[in-house]
Amino acid sequence: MNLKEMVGYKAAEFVKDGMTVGLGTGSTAYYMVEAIGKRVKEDGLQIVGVTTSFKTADHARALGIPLKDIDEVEKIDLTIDGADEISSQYQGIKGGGAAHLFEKIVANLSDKNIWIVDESKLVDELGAFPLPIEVVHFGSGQLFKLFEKKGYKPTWRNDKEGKQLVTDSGNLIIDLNMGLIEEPLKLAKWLDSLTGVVEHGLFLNCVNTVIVGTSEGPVVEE
Ligand code: ABF
Repeated sequence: MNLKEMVGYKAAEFVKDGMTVGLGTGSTAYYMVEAIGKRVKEDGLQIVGVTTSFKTADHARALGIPLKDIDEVEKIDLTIDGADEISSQYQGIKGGGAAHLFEKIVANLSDKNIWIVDESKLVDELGAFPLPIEVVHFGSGQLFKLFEKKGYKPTWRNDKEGKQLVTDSGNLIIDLNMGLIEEPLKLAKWLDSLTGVVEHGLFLNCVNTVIVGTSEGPVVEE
């Protein structure tokens, strides 16, 4: 079992009958969805899933996990998702999978958030991973120039064919290669103030539990 599989399966143990569960996106979350699908099929687990991307929705549907649109549920009991970086202060960068807008909407509605990562994602300070910024098309070139002026070394996110990636919401992504982020809260506030920025990949003060895959097994940090 690889580390992603280890933490995906471990996280699925936190899912109880009757829950509304936020289902994350990415190669680690993939195994969590597989494990939940197995329990739905083999143990009759009764849950409702709310997905964070079309990709996860297709995967969950194929496994027979009942799904609801986020606007059909009262609340989300538990969301399990991956992350690209987690700092020693349990702050995160997400969005490497281009799903951080739906992920943040689902996370903000969740009573509890669990992140599942292999140990390579743990860092002291955020920033080694490029910070994803989802932007609307109109004026995105001006935002790109602004980020260049700030010295944030922006790059356009491309898809596997090398074409400009379009998110599930039909927007674009600019990745910022700014190096260590000393003041994530200040940066998040500035990014939130920019017209045309839909959402950034700084996930601050929002995780309750982190499950880390290590060679000795899954480590649960509450
Ligand atoms: C998702 O998990 C994304 O925000 C993030 O990019 C991804 C991590 O990817 P992986 O689990 O494939 O390393 O939440």
